[in-house]
Amino acid sequence: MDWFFELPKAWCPTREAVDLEKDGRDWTRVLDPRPAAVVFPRCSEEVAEVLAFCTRYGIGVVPSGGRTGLCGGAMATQGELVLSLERLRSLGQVDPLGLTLAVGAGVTTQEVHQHCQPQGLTWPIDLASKGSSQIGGNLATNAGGVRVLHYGPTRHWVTGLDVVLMDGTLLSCGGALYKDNTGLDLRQLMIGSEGILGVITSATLRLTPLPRESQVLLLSIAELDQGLELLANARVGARLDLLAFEYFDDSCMQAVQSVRRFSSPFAERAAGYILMEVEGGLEARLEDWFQSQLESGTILDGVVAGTSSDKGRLWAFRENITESLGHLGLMHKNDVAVSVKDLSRFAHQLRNQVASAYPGDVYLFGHVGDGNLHVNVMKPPEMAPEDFWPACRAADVRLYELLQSYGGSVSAEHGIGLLKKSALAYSRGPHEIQAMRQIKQSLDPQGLLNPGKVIS
Ligand code: 2HG
Ligand code: ZN
Repeated sequence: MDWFFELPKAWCPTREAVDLEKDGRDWTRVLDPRPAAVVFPRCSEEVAEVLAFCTRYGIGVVPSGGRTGLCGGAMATQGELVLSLERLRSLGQVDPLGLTLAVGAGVTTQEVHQHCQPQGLTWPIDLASKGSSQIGGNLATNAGGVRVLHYGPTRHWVTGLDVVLMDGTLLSCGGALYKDNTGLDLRQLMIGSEGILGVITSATLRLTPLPRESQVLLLSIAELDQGLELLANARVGARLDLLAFEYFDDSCMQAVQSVRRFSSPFAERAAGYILMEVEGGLEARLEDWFQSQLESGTILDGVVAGTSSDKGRLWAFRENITESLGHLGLMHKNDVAVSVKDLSRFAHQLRNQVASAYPGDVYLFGHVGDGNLHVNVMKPPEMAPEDFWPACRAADVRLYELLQSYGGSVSAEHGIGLLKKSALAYSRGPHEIQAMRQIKQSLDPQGLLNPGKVIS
């Protein structure tokens, strides 16, 4: 019997080819989607019924949010049922005293920002994909973004979660309590578990006052080394309050300029650029710092923006990198981190010892204030994708071995999903991986929830 016809109409089940193609994939382009059907439940109780249904029929189920992930964590490649959370769109009232907000998993990051802004508050997770990425997915992947340097990761900004387990059990963990030291923290176990332990259906988010005024600086530099010198000079030397500190190389800058038709704010090209945002107005301290960095040659050139439209224009160079690269060709992606103190040495070794092993040009950018670099490799036009992906995976081994020698991370913010599974053991020990397996086994003994992701 075809279980599809058993799915209640209230979940809007579909297996139209166009829906399967759209809802069965995320932003990765390495694998093809092959889901059996998609359902759209409206509340936690219906999500529980979907999971109980899948448990009864032994059907794999892939939770799906904004699908902006880059590691295949929301890909349905083996005939699973896709569980879309996009109809879980409740948006509660901002609590201006306790600084919390209850939201459904399907609300986008940007909608949360817009909802809190009139009260002078924000949920300080800022992602280039904020218009599409949804809260459930942000939490399930412990998403990073451009403000981790200042505010810390997503997991710091949650007080409560509602989660449905594979057998249909509904867990309410935490609510709006800021302090709660009672037993194991299941909430933090779920955050970052990439949908393999439970489905997050709603959350209570922690809020913080919007930053006071801020200034955005786009600086051109000769080497990443100078960028890291700037970071130390700004943070420790001048005691500037950094909201973001981002790096991108000139190849990323050229990609954004050609795809988005932006013109460079600089008279001359440079090897790299730093985009930094500093809290506060254009005070003498920032001006003096900027002048002294120019005079010492740490910065080659620079522009400062204080109005929101000018700030947006400078941020656009950074925020458009992923989409512009995607526009120019197929990209193989890595998202790596080492301790910031090692980043300069690591980046040199990456350029000199690893980059040549890849079959295409390497584009480097990322959240260098967090020690996090995105390593993108573009498929050469003449190379077939089926030759490109394996060649990249072979070169990845060199990158991961280098990372391992630094005690680095093979996935600083994008997670493991399907694509980075073979890399996991370069960052986590065998006993840790075994403990992860035991936790998975106890919550999902049939292995039906987001099957094949993170650990097999
Ligand atoms: C970013 O920082 C995202 O813009 C995407 O994490 C990184 O495309 C990438 O490799
Ligand atoms: Zn990133």
